[in-house]
Amino acid sequence: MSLHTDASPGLQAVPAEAESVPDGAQAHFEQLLAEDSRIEPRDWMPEAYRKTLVRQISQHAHSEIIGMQPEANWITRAPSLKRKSILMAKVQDEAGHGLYLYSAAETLGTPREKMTEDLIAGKARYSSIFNYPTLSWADMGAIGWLVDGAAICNQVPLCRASYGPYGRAMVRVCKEESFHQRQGFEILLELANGTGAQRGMAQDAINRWYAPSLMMFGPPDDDSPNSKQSMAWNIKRFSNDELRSRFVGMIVEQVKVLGLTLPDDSIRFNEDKQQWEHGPLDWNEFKEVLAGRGPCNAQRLARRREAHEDGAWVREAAAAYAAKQAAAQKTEVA
Ligand code: BYC
Repeated sequence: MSLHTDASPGLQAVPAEAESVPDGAQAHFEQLLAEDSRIEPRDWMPEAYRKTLVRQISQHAHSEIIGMQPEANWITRAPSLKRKSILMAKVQDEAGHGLYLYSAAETLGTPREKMTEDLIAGKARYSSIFNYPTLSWADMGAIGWLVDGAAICNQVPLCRASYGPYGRAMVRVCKEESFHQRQGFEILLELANGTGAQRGMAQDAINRWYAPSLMMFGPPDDDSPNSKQSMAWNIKRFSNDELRSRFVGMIVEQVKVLGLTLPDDSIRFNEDKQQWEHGPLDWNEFKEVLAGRGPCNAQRLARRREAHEDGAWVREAAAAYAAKQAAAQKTEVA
């Protein structure tokens, strides 16, 4: 399965052609990896390592920013003032995650403007999950429990990513994601203990978000072109399938507390492999979403573009203010 299509060219890591390597730099880089130490922005690093990080971190940042949209959709319709304020705080956290991650990517030499341009031009990827619609209030619960739950499974190991600024950003992101997951679970728990209609709404949301949340972990290992190298560089610590299996093991127990079910009769623990197995996923659907043809791709990008254009005056005002401050400082020094 090739995930690279004309409609969504990725920022694939390509080794630089004529990279000049300072004496001993490659050996030092490899030693840091062998010691499981951190690579910092000042350290020499292979061009392909840098590009892989920019690709992954910028995709992650874009996911956080686009990920605000499906939830922001429910801020005005949250069922109480308390729910509204919690949801607003969560959506605001996602903006913060985007900012930490763009900052981490900038330490690798790619300006945020460039990353934003790539996103709004439809050239950059963001997580497949945010191309699905949020149809009911219960979706806020399912996103928190399943989507943020999957994010935690995927991102806790990234706290140990070999690139320092990325790993450190992930520590804070993961703390906040834990709160997000609990708030989602609590929404579902309340609905599950409510009227028949509320219970039905919660079950319907789980049915719709289950498979897309499993696909968040990326294609099966055999179809994951980046995993092997990313694991050798200590960026990824576990494969896509390993993390997906862990996640299934986690939610299969948690759904029992809700008294609801997962829409998958094939879930079982494989004693020989010591891992959780699940039913087949529709990887064609995943491929379609990545190619820009998911249910909400066009809408998500149009909104992001619109917000970027509407915010132009804020960026201009901030730049003018910064220039004024810099000029004033210069006069003071003189
Ligand atoms: N969606 O070789 P693979 C969040 C692409 S934010 C779209 O396995 P890799 C949250 C992949 O990019 C969630 N594209 O790649 C936010 C690659 O294409 P390119 C985001 C996907 O990088 C707000 C190709 O498929 N989390 O949770 O080794 C509110 C082949 O894949 C997806 C992160 O970004 C996908 N699901 O592994 C609530 C975590 N999966 O780039 C919650 C950090 C794969 O070669 N990222 N692709 O053109 C990662 O851990 C890894 O990048 C992935 C993919 C596991 C996602």
